[in-house]
Amino acid sequence: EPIACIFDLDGVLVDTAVYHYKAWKQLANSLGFDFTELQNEELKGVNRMRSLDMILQWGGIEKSAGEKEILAAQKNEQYVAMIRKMTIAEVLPGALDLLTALKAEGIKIALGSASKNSALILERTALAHFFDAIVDGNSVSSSKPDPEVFLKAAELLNTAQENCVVFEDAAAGVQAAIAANMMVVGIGKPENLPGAQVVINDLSEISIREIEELRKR
Ligand code: B16
Ligand code: MG
Repeated sequence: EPIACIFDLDGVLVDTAVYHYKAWKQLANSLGFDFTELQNEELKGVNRMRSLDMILQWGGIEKSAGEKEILAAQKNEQYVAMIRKMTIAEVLPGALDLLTALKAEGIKIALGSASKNSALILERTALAHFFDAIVDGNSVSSSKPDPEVFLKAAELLNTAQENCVVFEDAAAGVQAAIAANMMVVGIGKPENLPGAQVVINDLSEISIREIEELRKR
């Protein structure tokens, strides 16, 4: 049976972490405390509300559920204003070539992201047309490390989970892929991505043949 590929968005196909960082930092500063790039690293793959909870905890601040809704909306407004200006130049190295090659071979492609802004990002970066299925923060109830996002993607692709290869930059995402009984390629540093079958710096470092070889390991 042919393989299918499921891509995380932020940190795998595009670099939006810098925009998340700027928007969260602005929010933290407005509440009277700072937010570091190191803390931003910990928010990779973590959904918006959970991210806000972690930031408020770091700042030692407690807010009601209603106030949190408002703060999360404020952050998102800042974030969306920035990603609206994204261009295809912000697609990460190797992503376009790999997606193009997969498409040419007829290998199915899905998105498996925690973001609720994936449609806007895919549109701004002209990547939308590559995807046979899109599963993002708008279509799941449990976030990574729960496997729901990837299981839904496999279902939409009509492919058994054993044939799916997930590309992830976040530890929670690698755990989600393993829980889904899928193969997983980590993007980043091996020490940050335990459980990934192979870890590369970016998508330019892997070929379709190497992806297919993962099934034999
Ligand atoms: P939004 P991914 C994740 O996307 C990001 O890594 C994470 O930092 C962000 O908080 C989350 O999306 C939610 O994003 O606020 O746009 O809904 O890596 O799963 O593609
Ligand atoms: Mg990510």
